[in-house]
Amino acid sequence: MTDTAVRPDQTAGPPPAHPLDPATGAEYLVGRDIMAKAGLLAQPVRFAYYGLEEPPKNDVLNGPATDRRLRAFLVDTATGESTDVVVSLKDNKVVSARTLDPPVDGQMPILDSDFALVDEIVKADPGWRAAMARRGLHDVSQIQACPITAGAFGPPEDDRRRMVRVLAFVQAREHDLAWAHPVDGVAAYVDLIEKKVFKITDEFDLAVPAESGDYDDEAVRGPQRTTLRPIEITQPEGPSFILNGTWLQWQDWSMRIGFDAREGLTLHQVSLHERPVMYRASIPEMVVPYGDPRFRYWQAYFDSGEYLVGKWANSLELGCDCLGEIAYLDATVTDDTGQPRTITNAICVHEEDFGILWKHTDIFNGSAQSRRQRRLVVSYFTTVGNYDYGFYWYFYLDGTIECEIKATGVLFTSAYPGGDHPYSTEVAPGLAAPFHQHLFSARLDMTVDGLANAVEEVDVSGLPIGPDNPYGNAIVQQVTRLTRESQAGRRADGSRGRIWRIINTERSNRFGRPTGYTLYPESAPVLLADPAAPLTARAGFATNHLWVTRYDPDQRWPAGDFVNQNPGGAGLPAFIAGDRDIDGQDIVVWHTFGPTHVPRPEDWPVMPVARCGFTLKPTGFFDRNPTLDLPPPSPHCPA
Ligand SMILES: [Cu+2]
Repeated sequence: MTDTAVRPDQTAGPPPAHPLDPATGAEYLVGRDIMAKAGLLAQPVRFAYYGLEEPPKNDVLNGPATDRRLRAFLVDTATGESTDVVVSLKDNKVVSARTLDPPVDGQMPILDSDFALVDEIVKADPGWRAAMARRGLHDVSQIQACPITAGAFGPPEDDRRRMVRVLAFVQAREHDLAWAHPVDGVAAYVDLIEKKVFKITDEFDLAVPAESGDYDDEAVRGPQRTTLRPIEITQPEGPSFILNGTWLQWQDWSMRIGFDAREGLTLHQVSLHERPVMYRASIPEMVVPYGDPRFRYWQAYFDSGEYLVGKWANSLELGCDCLGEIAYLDATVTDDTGQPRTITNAICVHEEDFGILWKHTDIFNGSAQSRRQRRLVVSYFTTVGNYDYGFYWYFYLDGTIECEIKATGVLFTSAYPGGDHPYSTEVAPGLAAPFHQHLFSARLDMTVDGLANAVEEVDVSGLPIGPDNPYGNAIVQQVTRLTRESQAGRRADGSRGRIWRIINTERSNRFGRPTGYTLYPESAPVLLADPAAPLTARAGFATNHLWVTRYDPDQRWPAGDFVNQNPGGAGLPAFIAGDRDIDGQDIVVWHTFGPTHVPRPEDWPVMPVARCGFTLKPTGFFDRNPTLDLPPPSPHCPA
């Protein structure tokens, strides 16, 4: 195996080659200086987010987009004052600085330093210590405090504060798995600005589950098996892709790779045969709502908007996380003080064999041909608290694009109350894993053959017996054009094979029909919270599988710009309020997907990957199978 790592210099040197390249460490420092000189960084101001403010699409497409702008979310940790700042590196100045009204706008995301702060605050609080002591837990050094974003539920004594709610787990040994030992029934509400516990809810007592979940411990996992023989992936002539800086080219595909502390991996200007397909693709939001209505009713994380998934990206290891001929890209994010931090090998690029692409043995002419599918993989992995998520984009030889999320890591746990508890599964003796959802939002800025796109909803059904269908076997498509934003909030329907076709309204194929790409959803449940639930107002994006909006450079975040403690209504429901025309326009397709997770005992103590995602396939984009020119996979195969 060869590490062909491509690591562009991200700490100094000349400015990036392309306006969509991620911000460099040097740029972050310049931006920080601009903010400091403008008086925005007096102590104790912290960065809750810091990233590239991408130029609007038209500036990139029509060029030249010469300015580089950075956006920062600043929090004064003494006063709670929160400021949304944009700086211009070209003009060396602050472009805008807006002070938020958090009860209306929402709070800035969780800070890195909030984790340590919360630990200190709860462990010093007599009320919390008493609640632990009542449960026989006297040594607070053996307790892990887990801060969870608070949501917004109405009481002003909560919602006026910058706050988190804190659950506790016992970790009696240094290497024990704390998630195996939840302290249930009690939560501390922590004000992050006043730096104190302002409320404790203590509703019931259940024994802390005792069984070890430490899967690193041989006593727990047993001896390791010795029966697997090596599989080695070799590409003696190297991979077939070219990675030049952030520009990636493979077979007929080309694209740019970006990365953001909040949304993680971003793909830009994805083209096939030099025909545009997507201007930008990313997963800018996800929410993980838990379904236990007891004292922990508030448990729902927006991993992107509240915790910044990209910031927690893993450094990937060749031979462990990725096999074969890998090219890596580093990612540069910043810490709380706006200082750059490089995550080495954050993004993995490689090729995979993917079994048969097409195959036929013809009974009449004797032809017996096989061609193998291959895919280009662009991925990264991130750890957010107990869960780990892999974000994978696949590009196939036949023009298919696939997005796959791999959810793994450790279940969030509670104590199992016994009986047939309706809201959780018992996964170890006395240990429960509450039912929950992982709902992702994909933002697909589609440019199928250009900017003039439209979306058709396509169902299939059988027709009843009638004069034109005497034997009742007819199958037809129902095609509905989604012409306005108000009409394009749609649910999937597996019983009708519902798909959404994104077509170009100005280009056609040899049949005179529009060229297109079809979105195939998985048709899993959308948000299960009640329509009147406070969460539903905040996670409006998750109430539909599909949304279509007119492109607007300011509409990037499906749950709004400021998700933490946002009272609701922001993001997609607000974006469509103007009910813009989306027929033959520059449009963005938003897709909600992800599993509703009823945990299994087999998901404990560490969960085998659960996959979810969606597929985009060319539909009349080509005039026939575009892979007839592939050679046989090996010289000895029939040609
Ligand atoms: Cu889950």
